[in-house]
Amino acid sequence: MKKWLVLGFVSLMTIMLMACGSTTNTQTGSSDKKIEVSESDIATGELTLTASNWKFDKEFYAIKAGEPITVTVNSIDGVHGIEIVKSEYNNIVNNKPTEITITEPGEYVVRCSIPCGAGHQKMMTKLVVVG
Ligand SMILES: [Cu+2]
Repeated sequence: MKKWLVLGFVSLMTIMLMACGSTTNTQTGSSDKKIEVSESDIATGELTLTASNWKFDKEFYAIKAGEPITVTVNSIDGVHGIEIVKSEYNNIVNNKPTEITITEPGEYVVRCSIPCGAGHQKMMTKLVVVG
């Protein structure tokens, strides 16, 4: 009788562990859709993001890690700015070229920093910092 109890407990634990494991796997799997950056995508010296209601002109922008670059937000429709999430640059405003340097390679989410209306929440792009 006791044996069955132990066996039942062990199999329950195994099922729980397996469930946990697979959840973690799918999570990393879906968020790790890596952007393929070719050499010609990488901006040097200057980077312009063209913004309109409510999108940016590219799905991603790429720069080199550790290299200073002048970033300009060019709003052609509405007024927008950018926040580079998880960097020190949280408000690069429209038509004010700003020199930035990001040393840590990776993919950064870029979102509009100015409440600009209905599509503001979804106004996002990405910045790939190539190491
Ligand atoms: Cu906005």
